[in-house]
Amino acid sequence: MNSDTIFGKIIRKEIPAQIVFEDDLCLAFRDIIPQAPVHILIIPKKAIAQIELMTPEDEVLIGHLFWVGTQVARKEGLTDGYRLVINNGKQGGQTVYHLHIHLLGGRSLGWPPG
Ligand code: DGP
Repeated sequence: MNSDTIFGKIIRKEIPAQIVFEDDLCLAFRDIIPQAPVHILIIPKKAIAQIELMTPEDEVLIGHLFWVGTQVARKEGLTDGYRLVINNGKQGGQTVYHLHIHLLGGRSLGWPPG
């Protein structure tokens, strides 16, 4: 369950975060540099560095993260839509190498993303 990233420290409660949901498998907390009125990260407690490194045994876990994302979005009142997105690797814009799903909402989001 340990991880060397800043998100590992958040999981282990070594540094604070605004946690909005937690269960045995995952944690959801507010992004420190929000890009939208609602910007929450959903992360597995298992240290998977990035989505391209998921294995078949992670299929149910990753599905669970998306399920939690929809439930957090509902709780945040995002009735007009939102985005669940994973950045993968350098060109994907990933900066923290502990897998996370961004939940973005509360404003109209442009497409394609920059
Ligand atoms: P990405 O670029 O996809 O790897 O997203 C990483 C996100 O993590 C970025 O939106 C900022 C956020 N972040 C980085 N460090 C911290 C932190 O210490 N606390 C919180 N809550 N969010 C962080």
